[in-house]
Amino acid sequence: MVGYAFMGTAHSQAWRNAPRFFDLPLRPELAVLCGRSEPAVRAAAQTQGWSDWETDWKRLVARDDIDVVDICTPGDSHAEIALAALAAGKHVLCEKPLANTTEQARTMTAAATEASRRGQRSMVGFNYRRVPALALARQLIADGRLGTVHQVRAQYLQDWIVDPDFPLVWRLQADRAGSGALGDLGAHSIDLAQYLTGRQIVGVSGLLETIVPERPLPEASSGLSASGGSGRGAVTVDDAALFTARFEGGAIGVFEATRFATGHKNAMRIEVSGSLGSLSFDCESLNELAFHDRGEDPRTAGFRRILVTEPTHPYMDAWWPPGHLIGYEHSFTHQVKDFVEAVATGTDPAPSFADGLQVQRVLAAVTDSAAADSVWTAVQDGS
Ligand code: SOE
Repeated sequence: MVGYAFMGTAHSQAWRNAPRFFDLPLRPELAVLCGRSEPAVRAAAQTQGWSDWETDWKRLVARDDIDVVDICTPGDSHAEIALAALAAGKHVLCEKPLANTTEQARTMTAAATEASRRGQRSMVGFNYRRVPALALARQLIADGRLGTVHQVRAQYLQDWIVDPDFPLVWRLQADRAGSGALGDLGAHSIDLAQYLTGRQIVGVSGLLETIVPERPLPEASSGLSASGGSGRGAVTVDDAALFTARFEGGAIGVFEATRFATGHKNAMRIEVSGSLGSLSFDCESLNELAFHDRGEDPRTAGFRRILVTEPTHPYMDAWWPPGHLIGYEHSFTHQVKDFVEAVATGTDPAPSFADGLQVQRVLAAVTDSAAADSVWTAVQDGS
């Protein structure tokens, strides 16, 4: 695995726990953790349960004692590492968004398609697909319980950079992260909207805003916390992204991704409305799915809370008795389970790099739309 910060830690616990809770056809061994700073990666390898460590990912992918490379680095290195790992015959799991540009994502997808013919599997880490409530939502929509899907509304709300003195960490730099709230948060919503409805987004109209354009340079950072040093630099990504969308087949959607929703820490919400009913999810109540069935007696109909903890719910037979809750980290464990099963059975897992490329296309379309003043209609002066 390359990278050991927030996502690296989440993936490490998933690699450790998946075989302890699921009966996997192959047993993952946490072989080598890779990061640039020797003391830090050595310490992380020890804490997170990896047998060995490397400071150069090129040495890592060249090793013949590893079969899988898991990429948990910022987006600017995804393409290079994934392409080298695929060329070296490894299976690849890559964090989202797949790349920083559509071009990189296209090259990665072509390499993954080619590698699939040689028996190598590739997957992009849109972990929310593996939240049981959302996997259940997908099943219900595929079963036709919502009828014809008309509308999607998705919000991804965080507030960790509201303070203008919060430093300029890599997530706020376009050359490292590709984009801001749009690619970091909106990418999850786009993937989920397409996954849940089974339809691709074919057009968008976007609005991006950088609310705090300059910040202190970072001195130290870890996960989503950081301290500022001396000097200041320009924020080169969006702080907030809004867009409307059209899906193939006629549905429409409205999306909001922001790091400035004061009071919201990780409110990833999505609602799908169809001719027969609606489904609604909020990550801050991760074990619940709200379902409105329009066929019910109108006197008692309404949104009904499904507690998604039954053994008949996706992934839940591996965990606790009904009513005993699971958390954010379980989505990564489920991701590892599905990835390992795909490797063992020789089937291509989803979301594939091609799915990651489709998300990238939507991100690019939002960015292009936001940049094109021609589609912006100013409100006429009333005087
Ligand atoms: C930071 O905004 C972040 O960690 C994202 O990068 C993750 O993908 C999301 O799951 C939580 O927030």
